[in-house]
Amino acid sequence: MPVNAGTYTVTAEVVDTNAYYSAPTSGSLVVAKATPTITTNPVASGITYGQTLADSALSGGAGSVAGSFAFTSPTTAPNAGTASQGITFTPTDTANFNSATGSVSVVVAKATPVITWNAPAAITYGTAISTSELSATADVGGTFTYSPTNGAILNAGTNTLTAVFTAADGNNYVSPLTNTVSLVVNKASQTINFPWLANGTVGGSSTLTATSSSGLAVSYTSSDTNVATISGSTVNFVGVGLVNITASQAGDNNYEAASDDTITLSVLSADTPYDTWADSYGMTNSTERAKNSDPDGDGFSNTLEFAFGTNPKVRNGALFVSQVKVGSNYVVTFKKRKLASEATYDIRSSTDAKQAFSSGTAMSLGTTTSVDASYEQTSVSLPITGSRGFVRMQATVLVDPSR
Ligand SMILES: [Ca+2]
Repeated sequence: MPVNAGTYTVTAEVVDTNAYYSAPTSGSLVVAKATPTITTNPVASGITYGQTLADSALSGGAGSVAGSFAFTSPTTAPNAGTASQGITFTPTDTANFNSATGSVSVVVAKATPVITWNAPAAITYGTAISTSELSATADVGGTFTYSPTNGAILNAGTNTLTAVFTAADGNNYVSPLTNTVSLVVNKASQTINFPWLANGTVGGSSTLTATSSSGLAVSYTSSDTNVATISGSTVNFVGVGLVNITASQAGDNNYEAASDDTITLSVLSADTPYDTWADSYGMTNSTERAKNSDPDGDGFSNTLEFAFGTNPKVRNGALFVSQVKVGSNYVVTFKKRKLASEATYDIRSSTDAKQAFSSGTAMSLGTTTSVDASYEQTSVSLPITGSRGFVRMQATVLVDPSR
């Protein structure tokens, strides 16, 4: 009898001397393959989305006869999740046993998208971030959301850019995914624009108008506080001379310090009423215009000529306009400065020209009429008594030449 499955020819021959059944006859004997059973299912190792079942290892498991397990469709690439997959048990003795089928549970993990985002090159403060920096890519479809957003202007320093990737196929890919890169933002440079200023005069001031390209406030310093002092953005002229005013901007978290910018100012003395008077007579030479000078040599110093409004370049016989007898009085008419801040006058009468001026009798002024912008004209009247009398005048000039 055969022991293996297969088809066998069975020949039967009857030996009969009568020869009626002398011919042998034959038929087939079929021994069918047995079908084994799977007694213990194997266990499949997990795979990741994108892999095929061939990447899953089947371990363990047993059949009713010796054999091995394999996935029925090893090229299948299942979706992420846990699903039942067909397996085939192939007996070692395929001659006598059929294959058997079953199923195992295969866990398919979600695949992690590969994000590529190189650290961007440094930028300078003031440059908005753009797609040049927000340049992450993924190996699968999806969208990126960035923080900070496109167009943001970041402070100087090392900033962290964040991209959140949301995969279009969230069922099979790990999503969302967060990636970061560092972006260095360098401080920006800045410059100062310091417009030139007109020269100043002592006692005056000017507004300093330097600006920085950064918009940050500019500060000022004076090279000589005896000539000019600084108060905020105002320069006060306090003395005659040259002075350098320097504008500075120290920078901040986002800007480098600016290079200083300096202007030079000439501070001139302010013209005094005495200057105006001297100028009106063309006395530009400082020696000629000095208060105690007497350019015309008439014996009257510039101080006196100024006080009484006479021409310092023309010899005057007297400092007064007129001296005449009016009735029983001796009337002296003279000019004087209108402003007491420029000159003061002391007019006294005395009977002896040698006595001290202060011991004379103060005289009251008569009617005063305007001569021009600077001078007025007035008079004193001395009664004629028969004895000698003198009119004596003393003027104190309170303004000095400034140059
Ligand atoms: Ca003179």
